[in-house]
Amino acid sequence: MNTLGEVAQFLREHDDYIIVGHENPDPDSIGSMLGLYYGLVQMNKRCRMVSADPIPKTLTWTGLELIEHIPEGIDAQDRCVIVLDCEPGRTGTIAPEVQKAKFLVNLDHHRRDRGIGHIVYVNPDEAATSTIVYHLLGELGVELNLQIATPLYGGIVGDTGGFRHANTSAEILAIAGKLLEYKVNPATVAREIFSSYSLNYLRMLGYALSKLETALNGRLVWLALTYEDFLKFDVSPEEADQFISYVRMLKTAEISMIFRETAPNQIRLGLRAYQIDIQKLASSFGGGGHKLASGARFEGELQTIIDRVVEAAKNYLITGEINERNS
Ligand SMILES: [Mn+2]
Repeated sequence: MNTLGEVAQFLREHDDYIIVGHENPDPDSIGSMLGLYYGLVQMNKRCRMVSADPIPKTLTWTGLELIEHIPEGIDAQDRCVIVLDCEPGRTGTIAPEVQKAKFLVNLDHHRRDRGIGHIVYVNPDEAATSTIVYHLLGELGVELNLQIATPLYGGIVGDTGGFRHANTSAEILAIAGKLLEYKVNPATVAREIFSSYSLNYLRMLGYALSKLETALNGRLVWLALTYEDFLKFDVSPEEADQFISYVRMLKTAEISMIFRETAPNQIRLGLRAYQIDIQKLASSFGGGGHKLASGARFEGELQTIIDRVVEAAKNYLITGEINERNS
């Protein structure tokens, strides 16, 4: 693991970067990419941004059009690739190329055992990768401007759920306040992140919420969506990722879960908690993430997987222990 100062030194000494975020990019992944991109451009570095998956159309930040959507090769062998907000293996279809980079720089705030890359800075105490980039730009002496401040602010808003999650702190509000000094429009940023859904999306959300299930007097709450559901409503499984934020609105919820059948028999589990460390639960299924926001993937019949996970979650809520390795 490196210090932020060492990351800064490396970036000063090299040139010609490819900046990559994670698959199905979210505001923090995209925001940290754009913030770092404009910082490096200001330092006269050659720089590209690449994403394996398309960028959500609701965002209008300056520079989004510069992010190349390349599902295949990026020719990284002779390049320096900077991976943001995930480990190199989570960059989607370009991951095999990314991992072959001549130099791999990895900046992230997801909790994990070890860093992967030549230069690694992983800090789970940071609420967002956008705040890591904010500190890094400070180290580099980059002058902030509206172009940089807007995506970084957006990344923070995204990963703190609009300053509502447990990762909201005096420090992050101070950084957000600093960014607003560059005339970021907070209402527009929030609208684009939280209130820009299609009619199909809202109709599917209504359907999904009507299927909510609970156990242990509502301490555990979940919903499940089949592959056919997504086809019927013409909503992509990636878009429905955010349904979890409604699931967890149940007053009694301690653990909230969403099961999405993203392709026939391919199940993605999303987990949220307010206090309980659900990363432990996720990792017992071979998944991972943060203490209060984690996930896992499964292959198999949806209902069988639901039964298995619900049983394990109930047990965890009752005993406070993960009793078996589920993976
Ligand atoms: Mn993030």
